[in-house]
Amino acid sequence: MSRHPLAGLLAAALLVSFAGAASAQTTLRMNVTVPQNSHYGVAVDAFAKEIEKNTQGRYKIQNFYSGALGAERESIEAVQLGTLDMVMTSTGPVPNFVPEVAILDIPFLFTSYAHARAVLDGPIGQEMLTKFDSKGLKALAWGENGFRHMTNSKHAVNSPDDLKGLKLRTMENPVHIMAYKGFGLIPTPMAITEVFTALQQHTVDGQENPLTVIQAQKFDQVQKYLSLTGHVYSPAVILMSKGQWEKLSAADQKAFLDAAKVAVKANRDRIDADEKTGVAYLRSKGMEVIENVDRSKFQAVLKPVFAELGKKFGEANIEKIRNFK
Ligand code: EAX
Repeated sequence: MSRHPLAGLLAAALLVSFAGAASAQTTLRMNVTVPQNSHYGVAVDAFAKEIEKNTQGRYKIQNFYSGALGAERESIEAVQLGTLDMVMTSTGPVPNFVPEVAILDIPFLFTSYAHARAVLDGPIGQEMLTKFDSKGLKALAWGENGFRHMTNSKHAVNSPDDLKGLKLRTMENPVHIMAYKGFGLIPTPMAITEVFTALQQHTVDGQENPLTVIQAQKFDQVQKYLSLTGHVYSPAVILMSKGQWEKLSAADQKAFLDAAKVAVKANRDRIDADEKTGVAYLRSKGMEVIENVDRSKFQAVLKPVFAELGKKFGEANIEKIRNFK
């Protein structure tokens, strides 16, 4: 039977259209350093769903958890280089890339979750997001890591005197390191991906993290004591490679910004939930939890550090954040 004269043309047309449809989908890889069942895991999963929906499947987000593509500092470097498309990270290592952000890492700067969220979602925080642009990074939105508390395997911490000489893992954050030395601690900067083993092998005595991270990283398995020091609020941020951002149409850029808002809502809701149940959960896992910590004593010993930080960032700028309503 002879082929229809147009059969070849039709086959070629179908091939081109399939090829066109296939190539129209772009997959972007996003990394986080905590498990999928966590405050960042719920955020990036919500983000992925929104992006697929908002771009009619033209963009797909492939999420990687538990630092599968690296720890936070190396992930930010990779996004800056364009070898990784996105990362949701704490601001821990961020001052190494965008120094101005370090003002947000000052201990006892924020008085509550509501205060921190209002600053970050308001003019101060939104202006800060633009500082990433000149560093090859597009910051889509502020997320949240949470108020950090101290854990250790040596003894209960009721007052700053109990911190003296403790070897504490810290994030690679210059303000934290300065402050923790002010407490009399021996700060040991380290990527989160190495912390569980370091605690297990007693390379360090303790670490500090929000309840949601202590739970997600199962630190209760290698730490006995938890003190609700709440010594610093830790923001998070959703970063995208500038190159990928600039390839997006205006409509898709709006879709990415809208999806980031949905992600941050899921992120904060998870933290609110973990803050309610975290202490009881960690006690049930065998941790000894000191809830009534006199934070004024911890703030008092940091007086010289606050004076230093005031000179570095400008007292007025710090007060603007502290007093923001
Ligand atoms: O961003 O490194 C840390 O302690 C962070 O809190 C953790 O990676 C979540």
